[in-house]
Amino acid sequence: MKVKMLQNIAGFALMLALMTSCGGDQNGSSGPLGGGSAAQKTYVAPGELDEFYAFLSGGFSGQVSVYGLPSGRLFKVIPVFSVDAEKAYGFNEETKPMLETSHGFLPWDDSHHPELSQTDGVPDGRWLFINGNNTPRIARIDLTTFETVEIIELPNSGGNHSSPFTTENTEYVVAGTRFGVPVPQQDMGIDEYAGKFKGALSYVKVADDGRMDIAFQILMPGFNYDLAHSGKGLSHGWTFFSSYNTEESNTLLEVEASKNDKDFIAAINWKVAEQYIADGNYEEMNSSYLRNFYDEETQMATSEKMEKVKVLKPEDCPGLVYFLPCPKSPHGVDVDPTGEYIVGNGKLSADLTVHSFTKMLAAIEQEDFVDEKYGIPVLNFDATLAGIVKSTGLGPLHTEFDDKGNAYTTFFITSEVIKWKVGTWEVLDRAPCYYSVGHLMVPGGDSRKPWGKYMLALNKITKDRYLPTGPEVNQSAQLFDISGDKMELILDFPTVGEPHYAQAIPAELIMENSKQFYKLEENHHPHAIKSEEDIKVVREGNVVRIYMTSIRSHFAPDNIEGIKVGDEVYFHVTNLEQDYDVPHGFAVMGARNSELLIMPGQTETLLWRPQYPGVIPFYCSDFCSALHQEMQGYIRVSAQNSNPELKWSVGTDE
Ligand code: RUQ
Ligand code: CUA
Repeated sequence: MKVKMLQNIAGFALMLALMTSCGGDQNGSSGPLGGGSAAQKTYVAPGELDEFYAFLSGGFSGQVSVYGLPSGRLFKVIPVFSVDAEKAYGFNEETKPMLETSHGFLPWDDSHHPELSQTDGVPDGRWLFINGNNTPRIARIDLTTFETVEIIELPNSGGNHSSPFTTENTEYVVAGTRFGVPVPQQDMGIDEYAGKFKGALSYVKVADDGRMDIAFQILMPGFNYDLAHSGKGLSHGWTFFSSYNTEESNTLLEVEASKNDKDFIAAINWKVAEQYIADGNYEEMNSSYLRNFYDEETQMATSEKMEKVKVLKPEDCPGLVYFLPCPKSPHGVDVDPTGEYIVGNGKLSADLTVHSFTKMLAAIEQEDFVDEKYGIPVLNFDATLAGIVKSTGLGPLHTEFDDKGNAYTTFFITSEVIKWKVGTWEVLDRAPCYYSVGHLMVPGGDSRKPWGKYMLALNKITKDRYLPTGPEVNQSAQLFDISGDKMELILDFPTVGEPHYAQAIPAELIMENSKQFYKLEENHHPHAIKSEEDIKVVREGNVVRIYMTSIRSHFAPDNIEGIKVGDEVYFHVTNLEQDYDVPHGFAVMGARNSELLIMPGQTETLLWRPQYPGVIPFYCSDFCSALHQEMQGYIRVSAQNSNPELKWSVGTDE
């Protein structure tokens, strides 16, 4: 009773705060009182847990951020494609190989579309995939540890944007090239683009344990493949890729690629592709790319170089690809929960074009083609059309679905989300977004069984929504309650980088499997030690390996001597803790490296090259206990030409 009352008081205080700060009318339908109900709807009391995990892409940050819904609280930033000094990702020896590519070590990428693994078309909470846009890659995050465990490179691509959308049982995650490029890469005139450049679509097989492997690529004409979604239910076995620049222009695309009245949605029958592959009807192309895998047992990432891909050419593979004409440079292509409707979001249009999968099959059956492009049949637009959503918005980008047969589409130019009815195409509601909304996300909203309840608008421009922070304001997410007839804006929160897209899943599908610590007996890191008895310092030439442990509140050893200028010193630090949420940090003065942040039971390695003779301090950088500040040590560095004795110790044993 008392708790409840306190909650109400807290809710009331928040309500008052909202009433004075948001002025009511930005809050859609609700006015000042609505502010109060909005506060209650998003208020997760101290000590209580959120209902959903939301995973937002970081865009130009290259990472993924994890939020709670409905509170909008930030839980974690998962490093994926960019180095992260906070967690030593890309800095310690264990994770450096994750960022290796055929171009060398890359410290950055641009991550756009998080996608949860699915079983029977429903997000299952095993993995999160995300694309690297700039240097084409797909990453897989293990949702028991919230760590990136695999990154695979995609050869023959340029700009991996339409990725990594999954098929119904995570048979594949797909990837389409955004830029047409010469395949294989070669020195040729840029103006030779039309007809000569190609657009590779990749199907990346996901094994039962999550391991990724490029099953095949389809070498399409050099259009720009923008987004994708795989079929589900009755359209399982197909993937739909939107495209623009079917004009095949290589300059001033804002004009040149907007000439055609209709571009295409490429419908790929991947079951047919599998058959061509099984029958050996493919070409094997030399293309080198890396596959990086983090092994939880050895706690090390390794890079493996791959040399070949299987390639299918549509002109040689009847039945593999059809083009659905779609007005005005479609951006998102979204499939409704039944799998029957394929929504093309023509970004230069006011309307949405909805295709019918059943009609598409009939048109294919009747060979109702109006044209052919590079050997690919173009279907009769009217024959596949299911309906048009006459929205009166402008610049539709993306559509998601709820559990009640409704769809929600973002309109960038008119800065709003429009709710419409699947099947009747009538517009039911519209809500303004602040400002310039790109993607949106409903929990499970691109799956067979959306959970509905909330809709998150992911906005490109924030301007006056938060206290100013210089020329840039963080991008913003806006949470809407969609449980009623009208969408109700209930929360604004800032994001990390640019949230192109997001996914959300009920918390219980993930939290029960969440790892709390790594078991020491399962730590098979090659340089792990399991007890302080095993500490040692080993010299091989100028390579020195320090086998160190950490436990509240000391390092062992914490006095080390016999290191010389010019040595390569590897600190292999094993965190002996076997308890939830007790990482230790490790930092060395002047190291041209980051700190380590070592999880309980884990071993991490910091490489340090001492620059000058002296006595250098190191310490734990994560406040781990009352005596955290005492968790420190010294390493003595002698001149390069000296011959000091190697010594190490912890405590005084006399
Ligand atoms: S995008 S705002 Cu990179 Cu998915 Cu559409
Ligand atoms: Cu260990 Cu602070």
